[in-house]
Amino acid sequence: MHDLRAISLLFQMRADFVEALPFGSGHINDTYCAWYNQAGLRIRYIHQRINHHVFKNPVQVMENVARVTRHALERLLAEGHPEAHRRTLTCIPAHDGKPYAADSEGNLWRTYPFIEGARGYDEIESNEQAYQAAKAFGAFQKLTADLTGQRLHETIPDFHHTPKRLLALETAIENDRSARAASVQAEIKFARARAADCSRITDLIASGAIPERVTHNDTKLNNVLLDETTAEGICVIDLDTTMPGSALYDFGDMIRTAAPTTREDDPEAGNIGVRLDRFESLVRGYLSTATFLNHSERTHLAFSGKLLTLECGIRFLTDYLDGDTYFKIKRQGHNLDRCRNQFAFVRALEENMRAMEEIVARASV
Ligand code: ADP
Ligand code: GN1
Ligand code: MG
Repeated sequence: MHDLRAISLLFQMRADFVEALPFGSGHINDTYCAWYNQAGLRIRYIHQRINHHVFKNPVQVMENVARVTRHALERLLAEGHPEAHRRTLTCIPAHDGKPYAADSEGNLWRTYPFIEGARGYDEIESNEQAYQAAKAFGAFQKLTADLTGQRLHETIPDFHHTPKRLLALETAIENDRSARAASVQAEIKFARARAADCSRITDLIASGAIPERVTHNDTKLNNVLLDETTAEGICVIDLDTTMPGSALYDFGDMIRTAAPTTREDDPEAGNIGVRLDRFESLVRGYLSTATFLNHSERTHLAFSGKLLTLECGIRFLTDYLDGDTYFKIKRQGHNLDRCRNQFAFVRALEENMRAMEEIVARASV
């Protein structure tokens, strides 16, 4: 547990720290919700420690986040939006004006106003939520499309380069650091059998058929906050991986997290299936804002879900073999449960691919 009172003193809070508690269910950063007293009113903020094991250059992460959020706020203010500061994350500056501050142990922290009246969902509850989440992520891509200036930093190089993810799995098998490889032969075989799928999008990017765009790259359902009463997508969060990528990485991760019948770590294969109604809502929500997609991007929308789920399963398996050093785990075998869940969902997507492609074709006319 970090000393959150000391962290709060690093930022220009203009309010008095009361207490802080761990918050959310992210797998990467340490997130705290902190209550403050602002001249008699209780308000809250998010303090977050950036995971520097995952993000080797946290200052570059914050340079990206600051640029993207400033751009979003300028847009919202220019159009006179009545709640501009609820529609985008905004960085509370540290005393030197920077959007981050270092603690005495060298950890990098940032602070955001808490977005009230909205929340993220680990498990989806309705088609309307799927529609709204996808619409919000599409709008986010549209917004970042007119970011001017230098190319954003690649905060994790080759983050969605699936063939390299498969190679990393091979390295983990070879090293077998935790002596677990013998027990996951079925999962290894499953991944290897899909090597051709892994390179399908990277090949299209290399050939120029699929363009590089500024994308979010971590569009899991709980990374967009939905209004608690209207379900509207209020604010896209977790911007650490916003960088050059493919629109399909974003759409694929929406399918991965909003189209399954169960949560990401449900170990029961019998529970795992595809909700085609949710998928259709995702397609319609996304296409309502992502009006810029080219033909090749459109024709790979259904496939992108399979690719991103396969990639995520490969990453969970790699981390399991490495001894659980990347994703936060809550129990022994958590990463293996996640991997098995993802691979079962890949199978379910394969069985439903034709139906999904028909849905995309219908929604595109
Ligand atoms: P991680 O990279 O670990 O997933 P996130 O940035 O997604 O970290 O934050 C973790 C969780 O904290 C989110 O899923 C969300 O529930 C909550 N959260 C983050 N920022 C805010 C915010 N500004 N307002 C309200 N909730 C937030
Ligand atoms: C991580 O940070 P979070 O929990 O939103 C991961 C994603 C994975 C996801 C799997 C930076 O997302 O890439 O898809 O877990 N983020 C990073 O749940 O690796
Ligand atoms: Mg998150």
